[in-house]
Amino acid sequence: MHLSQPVSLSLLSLLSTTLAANHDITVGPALVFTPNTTTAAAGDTLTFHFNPSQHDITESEFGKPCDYKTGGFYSGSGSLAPAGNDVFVVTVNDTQPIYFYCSVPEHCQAGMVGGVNVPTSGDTLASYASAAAKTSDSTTPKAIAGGVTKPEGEASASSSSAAASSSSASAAGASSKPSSAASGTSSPVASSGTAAAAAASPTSTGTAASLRDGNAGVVFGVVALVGAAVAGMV
Ligand SMILES: [Cu+2]
Repeated sequence: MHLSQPVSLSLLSLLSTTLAANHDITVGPALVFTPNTTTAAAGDTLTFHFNPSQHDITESEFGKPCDYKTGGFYSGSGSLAPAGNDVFVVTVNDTQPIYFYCSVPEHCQAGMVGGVNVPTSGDTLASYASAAAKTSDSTTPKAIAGGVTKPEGEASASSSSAAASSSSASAAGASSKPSSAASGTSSPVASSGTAAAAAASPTSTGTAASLRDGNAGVVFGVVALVGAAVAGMV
């Protein structure tokens, strides 16, 4: 028995709406955020990776460059700064434009600014940066807000486990050898073959990958697991 197309598509759309993407942004070491603009959906996360240099991430508003937006996020700097390679994770609540800057003196004025979901005309990041260059100083909040600091290792551990599940799914498809994706089924050979067919279907993997490129590996792994589970039920 095969998964019917409507069932597999609705499973995929369910999965894709529940998966949030992460967007990695490197802070420094020069006076720059890389990338300086990001497109994110509601529920996505921004993970700011600190280089071992003194910078911070401070949320702003378009009309008030280099000035802290009350209630916005702030990663801390100086004595509050996450040590060395720590990361600061912010969850994006909606698709409204977000502007941020580094509040270390002179950095915002020198162009250390970034944006999320900023428009390509009107209130652009370039407009924000040129207005920032004309300000005389920057606001530095008193306490970390609006995000979570974590060790770098903790952040990369979760992404490497996603990669591991993706590669074990690939292994099941390529060689039919038993893997975690096929375990728990009564007939490992037949079920891993079915899982491989589901995972290899151009329609399902192509759709999942294009929906959320940042999570392609995770989606791929989940699809393979769903395929294995369905195979186990028949
Ligand atoms: Cu800075």
